Amino acid sequence: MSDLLEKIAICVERGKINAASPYPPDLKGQEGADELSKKALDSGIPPQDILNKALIVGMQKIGVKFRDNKVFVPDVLMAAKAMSMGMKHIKPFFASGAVKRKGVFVIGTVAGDLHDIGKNLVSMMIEGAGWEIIDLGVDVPNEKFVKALDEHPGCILGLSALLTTTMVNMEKAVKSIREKHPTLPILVGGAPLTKEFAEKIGASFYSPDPQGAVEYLAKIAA
Ligand code: B1M
Repeated sequence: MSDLLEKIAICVERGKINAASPYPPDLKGQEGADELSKKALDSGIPPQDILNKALIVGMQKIGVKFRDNKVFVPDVLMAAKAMSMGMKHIKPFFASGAVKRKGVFVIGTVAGDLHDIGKNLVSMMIEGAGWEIIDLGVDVPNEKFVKALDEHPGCILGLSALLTTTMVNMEKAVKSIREKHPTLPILVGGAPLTKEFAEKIGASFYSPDPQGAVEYLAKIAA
């Protein structure tokens, strides 16, 4: 059993989607996260184990490598794709309650800002860590954040900003959200941000990369 789970984790880490995928070249022709996850389920491995001990493990490894600049954006995208192919087989078990998520993470890029590549990477990594993602997209007005928070009590919020001009809007977003949700954990990130800025605007945590975000959420969920 652990051999199969280990293989799935490697497929996710290496971005090996399925047998038909030619990437990565050294795994060409071999089964990927898709086939192996199905095989694991068919052999009686609990879906929660496939999620926690294989898919999440692979994403965790690629997340650390990305933080350490050992791999790059395309590697993370391939890993996320492989993860999603494995997740396809696990998803039906969420509805039945046989598999549980760690929590709900609402994320969006703040008003006036159209950049979403970084936000999407953060979403993928957090989903890969076992959280349900509510992605509100880009240029998100403050009211939309507040509405989503009302709809998902107990969730955690993530805000992204890539422009110095929209950092101001992030500050406004945090202020308006804090009026209704004073203790909500708010995670912020984006290239122009700093830890000092995050503290100044009343955010709970700043992460410069997806792995820091994943680790922050792991602490909260523990
Ligand atoms: Co724009 N842009 N852009 N752009 N763009 C930048 C950001 C800029 C630095 C380019 C430059 O001038 N050198 C500059 C900002 C300058 C500043 O404010 N200091 C800039 C500008 C000025 C603009 C426009 C104003 C240009 C114009 O129209 N005159 C305009 C603004 C549009 C708007 O938003 N209203 C604009 C438009 C665009 C495109 C639409 C063309 C496109 C965005 C496409 C898209 O996102 N779908 C674009 C792009 C691609 C860039 C650059 C080239 C790349 C950004 C990116 O995706 N990086 C960028 C220059 C650069 O960075 N080289 C630039 C890769 C991504 C993985 O990194 O987003 O930093 P990043 O995310 C990281 C971390 O920051 C962190 O994790 C991610 C992964 O490591 N992170 C979080 C991000 N969000 C997080 C949230 C978290 C935690 C971590 O928790 C919630």
